[in-house]
Amino acid sequence: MPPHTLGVGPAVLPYAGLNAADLARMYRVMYLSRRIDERQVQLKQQQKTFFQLSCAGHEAVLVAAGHALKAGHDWFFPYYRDQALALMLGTSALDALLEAVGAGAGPFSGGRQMPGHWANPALHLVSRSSATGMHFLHAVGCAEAILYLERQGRIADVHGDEVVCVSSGEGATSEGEFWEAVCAAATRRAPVLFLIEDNGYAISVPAEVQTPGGNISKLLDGIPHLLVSTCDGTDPIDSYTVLADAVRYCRARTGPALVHARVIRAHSHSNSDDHRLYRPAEERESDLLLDPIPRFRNFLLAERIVGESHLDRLEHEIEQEVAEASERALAAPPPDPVTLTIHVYSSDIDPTSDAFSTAPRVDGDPRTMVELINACLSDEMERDNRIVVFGEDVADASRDVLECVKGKGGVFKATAGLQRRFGNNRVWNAPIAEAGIVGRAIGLALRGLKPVAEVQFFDYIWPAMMQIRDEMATLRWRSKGQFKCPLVLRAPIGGYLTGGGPYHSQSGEVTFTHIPGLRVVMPSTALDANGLLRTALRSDDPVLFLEPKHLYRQVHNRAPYPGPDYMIPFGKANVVREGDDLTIVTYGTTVIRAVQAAATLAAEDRRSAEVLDLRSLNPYDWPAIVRSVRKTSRVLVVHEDWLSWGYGAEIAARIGDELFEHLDAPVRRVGAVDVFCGYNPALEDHTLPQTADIRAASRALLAF
Ligand SMILES: Cc1ncc(C[n+]2csc(CCOP(=O)(O)OP(=O)(O)O)c2C)c(N)n1
Ligand SMILES: [Mg+2]
Repeated sequence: MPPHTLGVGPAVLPYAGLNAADLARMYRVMYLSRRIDERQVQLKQQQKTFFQLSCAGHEAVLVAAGHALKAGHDWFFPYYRDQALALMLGTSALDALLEAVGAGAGPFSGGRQMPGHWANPALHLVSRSSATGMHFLHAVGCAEAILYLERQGRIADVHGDEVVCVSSGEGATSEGEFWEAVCAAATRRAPVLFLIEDNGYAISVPAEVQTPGGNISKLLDGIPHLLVSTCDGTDPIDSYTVLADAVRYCRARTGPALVHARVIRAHSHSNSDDHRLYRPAEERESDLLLDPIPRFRNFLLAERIVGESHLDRLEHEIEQEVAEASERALAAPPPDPVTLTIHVYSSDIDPTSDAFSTAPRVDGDPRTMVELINACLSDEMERDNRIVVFGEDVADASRDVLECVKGKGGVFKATAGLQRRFGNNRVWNAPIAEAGIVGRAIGLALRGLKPVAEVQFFDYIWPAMMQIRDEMATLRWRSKGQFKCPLVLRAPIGGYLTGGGPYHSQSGEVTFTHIPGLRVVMPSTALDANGLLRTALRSDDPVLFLEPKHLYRQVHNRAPYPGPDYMIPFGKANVVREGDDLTIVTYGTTVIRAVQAAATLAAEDRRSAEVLDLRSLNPYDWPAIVRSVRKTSRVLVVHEDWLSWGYGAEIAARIGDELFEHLDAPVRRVGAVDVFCGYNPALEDHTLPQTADIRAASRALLAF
């Protein structure tokens, strides 16, 4: 690392245009941040807090960022070492210490997250998870929403020059999400300021092991539209000079900017790390010579910007402020455990309520599931200009050629014609980057839009798993309801394709129904797809909307267009066929197979099976299952997904637990063989549950 010198930078004005009051405020916040850190170390040593991580060494560049940007105007996706930035924007020592003790009154998460996870909607300080690098994508989505709102001109809530600042350590730039974010921001020329605080280490791993050549900004040189600059992040004036320039670049809508700031990590990574194990004493000591706080203090005195007595008084005030905040935080009660389940889902809009139950106003000839999905998207985009659609191949044509071509509109045509009708600003193609698609959708949603993002095949949803599980599903809960990301993630799912093979036939919905905070829906008919998708769009939670692609163009599940307001509440099963002797609980592609099996039982065995199509999988209609099982006393749970540890296991376990006395036979399940789906139809047929399997299992149960 080069020697750091406190200087005036390249600006013509002395101190980069910062006046004495600005510089004194910056010093104040740096000092305050350090004192809070030190207090937190003490509290942890006294076992009064549960985790501690120091921001020492990063303060200078953070106060510069706080000065270059505007709280409540620009948007901030901070890193866990960004205490000085959060303080500059308007949070307090008390806020930080309440979070450190995990108090119920903690303003960011109220005891739900570790300290250092700031959240304040009024300041535009967005809650982040603890997963490194994921928030880069949220920042890009947020910036895209800002551009959308500016261009759309119909929605008032935008200033015209907002910048989105996302900060991170150099280690986190190794995450693929960082590269997806930089590329997306540069491609879309989104006003994102990437601030990389390079302290040379990611826990114990040095920068040259993370990054080829050990220099992230050098690696990024040459990306079109991305302004790349470096600064001495231990020097607030040099940092401010460079950051102010980057902010101007973003405000002017030239593109994104990246500032690579060299800082020091004055202490171990956190209280659970000991950096003496991997950093020689000499290196640690020489880093401490670069400590920004004593150097900035000396600078202010040497330049006669602030007098010593002034600084002494200011430091004394801060000591008192931190001591008082600490006393108050220690006296604050812990969160009441009964509040734990609040803010998992929206408490304002209940998609299971009757408000989401409307009668269809049918019109015209029967249409397929994919046609009625398309019709719903079209109707809702007309109704709500916050809805945008993006994903791989979802646009009609990215280039300006629609006068001479028909347009693509999705590999299954679910989004066909939407771009032609609503324009490039509302429907666009995304690069093949599934984490990027979901992460950007989260950012779009938290800035007030209603994105409908498509994962082209469910088989390829896995790169987005972190975004879905750790980000999308947790945002509302971890921020105590202060932030939310209601969005719809559509994914064609499943097999019965005769030739789909292992990578175009996957199921796996149970992996997602297991996640609190996420709604999971899977229709089996055209009408249900239309009504449930509308509910998804008008609800306030993230929804994974799974579309069995085998059912997209079947004849048996078609329906006439039900009108632009047709909705079906979540958590309401459809009794597809009534019966008295056996209940078949199912959803998706196996509904029709269960109905066929039931028809055979009626004709050949004179036994009647009731078929329940759950339609939404989380929440699901437990009362409907209870009603039916009480009547029939025999249950078969059927799904296309693998049998073992499957969705049916949960349903069967609950029936066994709560309805045992109503059962005349064990609960049985039919699902796929626990193996991937083969390409040859003979293999696929053997893997996936067939009507004959359902019939045989039903007969066995009826004979029990
Ligand atoms: C996705 C993910 N992987 C691993 C971790 C564990 N972890 C927390 S911080 C960290 C190092 C981050 O280093 P850097 O980005 O340089 O930030 P610094 O701590 O140096 O400020 C790691 C590996 C995590 N939180 N998230
Ligand atoms: Mg680091």
